[in-house]
Order: sequence, then C-alpha cells, then structure tokens
Amino acid sequence: WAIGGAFALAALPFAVGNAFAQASGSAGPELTAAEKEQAKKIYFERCAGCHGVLRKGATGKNLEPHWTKKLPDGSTQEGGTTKLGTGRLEKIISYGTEGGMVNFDDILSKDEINLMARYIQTPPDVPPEFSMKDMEATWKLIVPVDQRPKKQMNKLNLQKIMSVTLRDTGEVALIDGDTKEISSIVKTGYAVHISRVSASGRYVYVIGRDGRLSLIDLWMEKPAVVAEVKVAYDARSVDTSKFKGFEDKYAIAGGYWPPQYAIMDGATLKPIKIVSTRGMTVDGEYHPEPRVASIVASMTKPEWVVNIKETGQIKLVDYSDINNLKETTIESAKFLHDGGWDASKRYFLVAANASNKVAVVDTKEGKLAALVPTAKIPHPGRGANFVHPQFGPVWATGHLGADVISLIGTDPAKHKANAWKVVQEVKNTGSGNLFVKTHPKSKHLWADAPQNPEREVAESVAVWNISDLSKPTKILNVAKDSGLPETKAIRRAVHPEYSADGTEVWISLWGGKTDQSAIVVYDDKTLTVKKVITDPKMITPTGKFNILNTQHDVY
Ligand code: DHE
Repeated sequence: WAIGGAFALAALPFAVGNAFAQASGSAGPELTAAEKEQAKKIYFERCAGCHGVLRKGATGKNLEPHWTKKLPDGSTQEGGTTKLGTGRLEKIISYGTEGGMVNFDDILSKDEINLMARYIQTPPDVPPEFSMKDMEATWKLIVPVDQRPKKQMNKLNLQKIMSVTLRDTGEVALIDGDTKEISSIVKTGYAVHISRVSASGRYVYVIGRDGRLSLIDLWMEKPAVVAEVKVAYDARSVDTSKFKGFEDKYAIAGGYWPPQYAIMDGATLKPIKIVSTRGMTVDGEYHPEPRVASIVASMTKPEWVVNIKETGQIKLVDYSDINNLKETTIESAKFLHDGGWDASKRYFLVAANASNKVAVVDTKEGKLAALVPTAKIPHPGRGANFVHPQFGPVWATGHLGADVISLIGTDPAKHKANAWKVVQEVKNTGSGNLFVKTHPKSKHLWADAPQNPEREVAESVAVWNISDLSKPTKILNVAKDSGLPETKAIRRAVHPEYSADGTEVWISLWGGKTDQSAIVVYDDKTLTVKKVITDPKMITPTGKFNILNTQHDVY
C-alpha cells in the first residue's frame, strides 16, 4: 500500500527503467517518449506491488487495457463490462475506492495523475528478466568472512535490538532496546520492506523493494552491512536456513519481478541458485507473473515454506541438497500473501486474501491441513498465538476488509473440534487492520487499523485482555500519545512489536515524509506510554523486528 505519501519517488538504486520492453497489443492514448519513461517509473514504484507488473491484478484490480480503455467510438459499455477511460481513472487514482484502492491526490501531482490515467490504457510494459549472471554482477562482499570479528565487538544487548524499517529513506535503524537510542542507521534497499534474523541471532537480512538484499553483521563494533546482492528488480521477502546443522548457511529471497526465488550463501550472499515460479494457477490457467509472497524457515526440517501469490501454490523447498533441489507443491487458494507459524511450529498459516481464506500447511506431513474460510481479506502479518480460555490454542489474523480479528483453533490433537475453524470473531475498531501481535509472556492481544479511512481509527490501536475478548480493554490513540502536533497527513499507527522479554510493545507512528514520525513504546502491563522515540532521523518508520523474537519466530 502506497499510503500517506510514504513511497518516495527517489531513483531506484539499480535502474530498471531503460531496460523495459513493450508487450504487444493495441495502443491506448498517445504518450511522448519522455512521458512513457516517467509513467513506467511511477507505475513500477507505486502501482505494481498491488496490480502486478503485467497489470493482471492481485491485491489490486486488473488494469489491462480491455478494462481501462474506452471503445474506439468513446462508448463505455461492452457485454455488461464498463470501460473506464481517462476521466474515471483520474478520479479513482486521485480519491481511491471503497474496494481498498488508496488515494494518490496527496502523493502525485494532477499532471502525474493524468499521465498515469492515460498510461494504464496502453499495453503493459514487460520488464526484462534477471538471470544468474545479472545477479552475480550485483554481488558485493564488503567484508569477507575471515575479516569479520570472531566475537561480538560492541556492548549492545543484541537480543533486545529492534531493527526498524525507515521506509522512505531506504534505511534500517537499529535501536537499542534498553536506552531506546538509535545505535546505527544502515543504508539498505529502496522502500525497504522487512528484516529477518539468522538462526544464530548474529546476522540481520534486510530486503528492499528494489530487490536489494543487505546482510548486517551485529557483531561489528558498529553493526554494518557486510554483503549485498540484488535478487530481482522487485522483491518483498527473505529468510535464512534455520534447521539444525544448517544455521546461517543459506539465505533465500523472493522476487515479485521476475517471479522467482533466489538462494544464496548465508554468510556472504554469494548467489547459488535461482528458481522460477511461473506456471499454472490452482484454477489451471497459465500465469506469467506468479510472485513470491511470504517465505518462512522451518526449524524442524531443512525446508523453507515459499508462498506463491498468483498461483495459490505453497512450495516446501528442501535445501538439504541444493544441487538436487526438491520442491513439494501444495495447492491452496489465491492470492497468497503473509502468514506465520502456529505455537507448535508444525503448521504454517498463510492468508489467501482474494479468496477470504487462510491456508494451513502441515509441514510435518508436507500437506495442506485445511483451507479455513474467514472474513474479508485476511492480513495476519505473522499472526498471534495464544491459549484461548474456551477454545484452547488459537492463531489470530486481522482483516483489511472487515472489522474483526478471526481466531482459528490450531490444536487438532487436544482440541480437535476447534481445529482449523474460526472459533471466534473479535470485534476490532474498524476494518483496515494490517498487523496483530501478542507474546507468550503477555495477557494482551494488540491490533492496528492503519488502512482505515477514519483518522481516529487509523491513528489508534486496540488492546484486548485474552481472558475476555468481548471488547477491547483499551483503545490507545498512538498519535495523541506521541505528544507530537497534529499534521495534515494521517499518522498511521502500524505494526505492534514486542520487546524481547514481552514487557513492552513498540508501535510505529507512520507520518508524511517531511513530518516528524515516532515510535511509541507502551508498557504492556499498564498500557501506558513508556517512551516516545522521535529522533529526527526516524523518518517514516513502519515494520520493527526484535532480534530475539524474530530469530525464534515468537508471536
Ligand atoms: Fe508488506 C510483510 C507484501 C505493502 C509492511 N509484505 C509482507 C510480506 C509480503 C508483503 C509478501 C510477507 C513477507 C514474509 O513474511 O516473508 N506489502 C506487500 C505488498 O505487496 C504490498 C501490499 C504492496 C507493495 O507495493 O509493497 C505491501 N507492507 C506494505 C506497506 O505499505 C507496509 C504497511 C509498510 C512498509 O514498510 O512498506 C508493509 N509488510 C510490512 C511489514 C511486514 C510485511 C512490517 C512484516 C510483518 C511481520 O511482522 O513479519
């Protein structure tokens, strides 16, 4: 979601624009060469994430010319289908829709909106492929393994560090969990997306939307990037090998474009293998752009769970013999997005958001355990695990399209009747939730709603006591609690994340690029503010990843 002016129009660190080739098809409105280059760049940076590079649609609608372009005589109806045309498209881009399209009138100028309305009536541009040779050419080993420290060279309490995405600056801030001071700011990929932690807890892997993967060594005197590689032109996910005997050995990253995943050496990021994800969807149609959504590493098998968005297929990738790579392909539903483990770490639950379902993979058996129908557009992040007083172990997901949190029973052994069903829908403050969170040591469940159109809702989070989920114990207005003056842009409260010991919850206040953003730290017991982190370098913080919790998948 490109919201709140958060997606900077900075040049991509690795240029993609000039290499685009155009797909065949009937031409739309005329664009000059310069307009076309500008439109391609804007589309790739702001639109492709939801609508797909080939505009076939996923989270966002299909934007191919057969919908967007009026008929040659100017009419807008054909066989019951409404064709959009420039005027209607300008309105949709400017003001958004109830279907989840966000408004761009505070992000793009009027001329840019007009340009994009015309551009998406022309046939999609097809970016180039990205081969092993291309990947190898981008690989930079900044500090070779034998020149890295043999022990931790700083006094940081590594387990308590929070790796914070500074989305608009393409940086990650490493924040000391005790002092709440920024200990390092590390330059990473464009519109940086997530951090994941190696099995040993020493390395942080950070993926940018431009496909740049950065490896941070926390043992250095000042933690810094020790290796870098580009895995694709557009990417969202990364993880490492976590099975015993393979700790820190491999890294894997998932590409949106080209649709493929790349396997690298864990300590150097030296490219090892690229595997394409193109193929048939669960409906039996060929899809040229099946993007890699979430990836998670199993701790009980040498396997990654790789979720392919457009095909609805879940791949269990066995990395024990990389030269003879084995993939188990599990059919589920479309479009796969984000997900997390249940508390036992045997089952992985992933949102199939366009199907309003959660797919459950039994990684022990290597099979689909269930497809659980849920409310509209589930969006769990990694979800939240706790023991429900009535239903036993459950995993929670919020929803973008509904004002509830769904609790799914996860214990087929001892609570068979509740397993893989929504056992309760907890009423949230509104739709537009992105992330839920709890911690084994906490009695609270936290949920945000940053995509809600109402300022009050988007700037707040709700907290429930797990022993009574009938209504929130407290609704915390994070924007007000920050003490910062109100700004024109909504300051979205996003991504609750627990401290290592489960006593604090950190929430990002994601403001406009030129506004002061903050992280508000709450005491989980008293639900009062403990600290507001407002360093001027804290620009558009979004995701936060505590080292210990991320290392062990605690959520
Ligand atoms: Fe994310 C996770 C894709 C927009 C913040 N996001 C993920 C994952 C995917 C994904 C596939 C799962 C990764 C994994 O577990 O391996 N995100 C996408 C998009 O395609 C989308 C919708 C549009 C885009 O153009 O990128 C998108 N995401 C956003 C944002 O706008 C958010 C809110 C702010 C930001 O920083 O970009 C955002 N996404 C996050 C975060 C996670 C994430 C914080 C990790 C959650 C966690 O707790 O693990």
